[in-house]
Amino acid sequence: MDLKGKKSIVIGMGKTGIAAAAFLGARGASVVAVDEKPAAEWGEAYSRIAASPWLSVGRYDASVLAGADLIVPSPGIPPRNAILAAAQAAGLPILSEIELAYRHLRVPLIAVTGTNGKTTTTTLLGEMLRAAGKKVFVGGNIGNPLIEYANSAQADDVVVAEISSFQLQWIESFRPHVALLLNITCDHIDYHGSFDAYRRIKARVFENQQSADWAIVNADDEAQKGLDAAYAARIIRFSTRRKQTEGLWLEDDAIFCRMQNGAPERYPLDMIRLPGRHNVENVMAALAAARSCGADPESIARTVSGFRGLPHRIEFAGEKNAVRFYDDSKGTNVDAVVRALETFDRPVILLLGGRDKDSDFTVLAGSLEKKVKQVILFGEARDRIAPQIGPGVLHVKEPTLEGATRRAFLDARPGDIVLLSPGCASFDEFANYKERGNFFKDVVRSF
Ligand code: UMA
Repeated sequence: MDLKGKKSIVIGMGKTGIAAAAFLGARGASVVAVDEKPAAEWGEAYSRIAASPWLSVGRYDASVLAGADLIVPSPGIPPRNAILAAAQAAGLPILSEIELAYRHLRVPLIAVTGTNGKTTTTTLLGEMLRAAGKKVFVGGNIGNPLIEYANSAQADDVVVAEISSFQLQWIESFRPHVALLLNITCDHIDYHGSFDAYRRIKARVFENQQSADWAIVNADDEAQKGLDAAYAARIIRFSTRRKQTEGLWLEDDAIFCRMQNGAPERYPLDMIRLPGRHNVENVMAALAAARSCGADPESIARTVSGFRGLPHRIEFAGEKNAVRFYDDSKGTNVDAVVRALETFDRPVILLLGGRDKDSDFTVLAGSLEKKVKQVILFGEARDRIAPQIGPGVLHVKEPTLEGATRRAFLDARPGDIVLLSPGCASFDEFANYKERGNFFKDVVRSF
């Protein structure tokens, strides 16, 4: 794609916007940068490009679109944003950063998407491929934008990218050689407008694939039913519930993997050190992708045995007075809360709350009744969640996470679990889920 002389508007000057601006500037485009925050607050990374001759700062309204050839919105800019909506109405080309990056990528791409488990699966898959001797770049929504990689020497054998629905919203030709869709459950409804819109956007990860590509899908996921009829790629299905003739399934305490009429391979389940059925699914998906890229079974099994998981995902945060504390701050939607609760067989005091994303908390009812002795609702969403969890579950409210954590400590009895699995975004009190999880662990350490 020739960007020389093109007037581009980059919306949002966070990690993605700054990397996208640098990419565009390096290819001869002029960049008008806009953000709802004043330029003085765009951070240290921005200061590295601030004086570039190709860069100017624009007004944060639709007038900035005059004469524009290209709009690059950051993932966090919702489609209803006034500038984006005006660009759409005017028929201007809108490309997400991953689309732009894809058009300049010289390395085969594996894309991992899904509501939950993306980061674990992306990381694990990267490790598997490295163990099999490949040079791998791991990035995307995980924290280092794909566009930054597209602007580098690209000296790897393969790129493994975590991809969010926000990034898939504005693709055109984005075509991963291998694409994984782990699961689709209720999330980001405030952004996409409806669950159906969200699930269709997730499936876009497959829309440009061709018959030489691989589509890895969850055969147990009701929300994915009916979508794969449109996929052109070779499909690998994984299931923890039903035996498959081809693909991946569970049998006799093992994962079986059979690809394209080959002999079934057996991977013992006890190689997995991470808790919960959802992590078995994550391992299956990563395994399928690694095999489709030629990684050998021994390297794969060795990697899984050595993989202890990531921070803020049902992470053990300490024990005090025989009460065990777990940080699942990355559990920012209701399905993640259900999955986290499934992993415990002792009474749980659940810390639930933060900033709501128009989620439906009524779906938690069954899990709460089975697993939870008390819910402590905190943060901005506490009053909205309360009527949704029903009268059958004991709950109290605390304005802040700190208050909720201290309350949990006071109410817990020996043998209990205190679980932060908030089911909400963190932005009412924190910059992101990591800051929230670290804060929780600090409070726990202070007991
Ligand atoms: N902004 C506006 N107008 C708006 C909204 C935001 O101007 O209406 C500005 C903000 O003031 C800020 C900038 O946009 O300066 C932030 O842009 P951004 O929210 O797109 O954040 P980035 O720093 O570019 O980070 C993004 C991803 N963020 C989101 O998708 C919200 C990061 O994923 C990702 O790691 C990073 O790109 C690199 O690819 C975070 C995330 O929460 C971790 N993702 C969601 C998830 O995993 O559920 C999808």
